[in-house]
Parts: sequence; structure tokens; C-alpha cells
Amino acid sequence: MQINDFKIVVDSSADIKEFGEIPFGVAPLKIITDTMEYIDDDSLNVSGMAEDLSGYSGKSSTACPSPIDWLKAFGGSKYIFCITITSGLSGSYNSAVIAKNDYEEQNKDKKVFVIDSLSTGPEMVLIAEKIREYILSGLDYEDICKKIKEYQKNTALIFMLESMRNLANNGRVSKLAAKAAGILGIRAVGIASEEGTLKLLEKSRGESKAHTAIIDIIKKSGYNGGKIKIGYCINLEGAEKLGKRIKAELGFEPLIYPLGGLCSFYAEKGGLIIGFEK
Ligand code: X90
Repeated sequence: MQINDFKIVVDSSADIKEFGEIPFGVAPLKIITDTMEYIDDDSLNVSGMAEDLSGYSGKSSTACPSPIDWLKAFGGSKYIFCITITSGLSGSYNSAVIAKNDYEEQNKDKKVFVIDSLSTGPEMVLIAEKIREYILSGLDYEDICKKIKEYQKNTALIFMLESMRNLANNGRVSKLAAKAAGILGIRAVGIASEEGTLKLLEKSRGESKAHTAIIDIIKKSGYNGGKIKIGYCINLEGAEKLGKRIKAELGFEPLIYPLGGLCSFYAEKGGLIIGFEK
């Protein structure tokens, strides 16, 4: 199998723009308000959108890629690894499975492996990077399918949110859970559950206590020097503060980057999403 036989395809909640030497594709999600439709692709001004939305009180929602969007992203590749945002919160996975069945029906010699990340953002990046590593090390398609399922058991996601308004308004968390994060100064800290939904663990008063809670969760997971990535929504300063503490307390310097459109819509201003290897 040649490198060009493979393709890694993700939906835009993974926030990956380009992916080096391996063929790569993205299926965009959309953010929809009464007056605007934002397509979560390279041309989106994410912080502009997040600022617009923080002062917007009308209706807003999101939409996952359609099977046709996924088919476009598959292109014509022979072995495709397709990573979706959690099926616990989005139709993206179901849509990708429909596209896979169609693609394999039309092209008997081609294969698509759809991976439900049960997560989003930085945890999807970890999965994609591991698949790239496997491809570059010369593993074949079937081996990668098996190994990546194992790898997923070793990755996790933490969120820290100052507001859960968009999550609650779109039915992704209960109104009750969202209330805590709505109080000024309180940050909701939690993890992606095994079912791929939000599990709230702490309501921390103040940034520093929230960062302590995040570091404790990483430590308790049995952390052993693996990769850590921090995505932020209009909160570079907070991400860097957390990054410094992680470096000092866990000995790993995390990669810090701005979240894309979909994750920013739900994480909202001030939000952080941390993906790591346990
Ligand atoms: O299909 C769609 O319209 C997309 C729906 C996505 C809903 C939730 C996205 C959450 C993004 C929030 C913090 C991380 C929580 C991860 C839990 C699995 C970011």
C-alpha cells in the first residue's frame, strides 16, 4: 500500500486545516442564525463569528455534514479513515456511515473506516495524528483499523466553559447543567463521557481553580508523559497560562491553537478544550 492510496478525512469540528504528506479532506459543519449561515471552512473568520454571537440573542443552531458533503471529502481514494465528532451529540457519524455504504457500493475495491471519536476537537486531532503515524510506518489498512480502536482507549478530552448557553439552547446539555456556567466567574469543568456526551465534574470559581481542576483530571487519568493539546475560543491568554502550569506540573509543553467554527460556537468566548493521551 502506497501513502497516496490512503486518505484521512475529518469533519470540521477537528479544526485541522492541513495535514502534511498524507492526502487529507474535511467535511464542514455549519452554524446557522436568523440572519447568517457560517460554513466552518478555511474562509471562516472564527473569532469574528464568536464575537458576533456573544452579543446575539436570537436563535442559533448547527448542522452536521450531509452524506454528499462526506462523499465530496472522500474524493476517489482507495483506503479512507473518516473521523467524526461524537455520535452522542451530532448526526455527523450517521451521515458518514451512509456515505461509506454508498461509496463502497459504487467502488467495490475501495474501503472507508468510519471512526466515532465519541469526542471532538483536539481528541480528534490525536486520532488523526496516530493514523498518520501508522500509515507512515507502513502498516496496512486492516492493521490500522484494529490498532486505532485500541489507541482511542488511551485518549481523553476535558472542557472548561464560561458559558453553556449554546449547548443548552441546542439540547446538547440540560438547562440545569448549563446554569452553573452562566454565573459570572464560574467555570464548568468536565470530560467527554464514554457515551460521547458532556460529563460535568466541577464548578470552579476563578480561572486558577479551574486550571487546577483540569490538571487534577489529567493526573488522575494515570497520565504518563503523552501528548496534550489545548484549543481555545478567544482566550489565548488563559490557554497559555494553563499551558505553563501543565509544563511545570506535568513536564509536557502542550500545543496551543485557536478552535475552529463549530467548537468555538459551542465552547463560546473564554472556553478551552483539552485533548490528551492518558
Ligand atoms: O451536528 C451538529 O449540529 C453538531 C453538534 C455538536 C454539539 C456539541 C459540540 C461540542 C463542542 C464543547 C465542549 C466539548 C465537549 C465534548 C463532549 C463529547 C465543544
